[in-house]
Amino acid sequence: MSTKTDITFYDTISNIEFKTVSLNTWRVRFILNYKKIPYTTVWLPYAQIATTIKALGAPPTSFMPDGRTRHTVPTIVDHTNGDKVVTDSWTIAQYLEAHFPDHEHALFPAGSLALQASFVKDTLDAMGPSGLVFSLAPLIIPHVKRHMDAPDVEYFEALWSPLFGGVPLDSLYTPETWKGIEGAFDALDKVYAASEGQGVFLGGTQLIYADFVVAAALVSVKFGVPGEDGWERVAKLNGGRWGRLFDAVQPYCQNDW
Ligand SMILES: N[C@@H](CCC(=O)N[C@@H](CS)C(=O)NCC(=O)O)C(=O)O
Repeated sequence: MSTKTDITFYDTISNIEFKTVSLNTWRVRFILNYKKIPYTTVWLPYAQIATTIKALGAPPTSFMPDGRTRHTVPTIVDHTNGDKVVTDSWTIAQYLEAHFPDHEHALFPAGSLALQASFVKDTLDAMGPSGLVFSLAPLIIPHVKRHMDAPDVEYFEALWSPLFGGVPLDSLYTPETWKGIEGAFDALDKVYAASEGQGVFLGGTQLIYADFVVAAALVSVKFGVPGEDGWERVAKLNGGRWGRLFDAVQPYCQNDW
């Protein structure tokens, strides 16, 4: 049965203009906008994410170093499929592709699944210097914290600090941070430069899911760290490639409030 809102989308709120700078949730918001799937966002303060998502019956998406489970956003409830709960950005991407099939808006062209899985997990999300998300974290995380209300700041610090060796999150940003960011973008630039024909996407003119994963990281910087030591600098790297990619996905960047 189709309701007015097909999907309820759980995202996390901050007090910035675009409400969220989460590079995990933007991956899914991009897909919902691109595929034109009707959705409504439930905006969760950071400290309420885990309890709310656990109460929906979603499985944990990962574990803390001490073994505690993590229940996270993005999570969706699909009202067209018996209120099915799906969590984790990659799993949601697969689910939406399968359950809202539309060849014009396919994000996993035939034969591309394994390569995209490897590119997203082993390159973009790699937990090391070559990882885009890993290298951007010291820039984004201290800024994200500044856009939260007091109870969320405390929760956020207690959650993320152990994942960065127990150091205070404000100390993550150092003079070395940009060296790491530029290194990760340089590596990514080589991949994009090898794409076929015209266009700014990995597949040339064909937008695929992995482009949205990169774009979600760009959105995090653009909305979270807009100034000259943030988005202005990233947009100019690699001959302006990332500014052009952002412009190309901007039509799918709208929010639903
Ligand atoms: N692997 C997950 C990671 C999701 C994730 O880390 N989400 C963060 C927001 S950016 C979260 O929900 N954190 C809340 C918590 O851990 O309590 C995905 O790709 O969806």
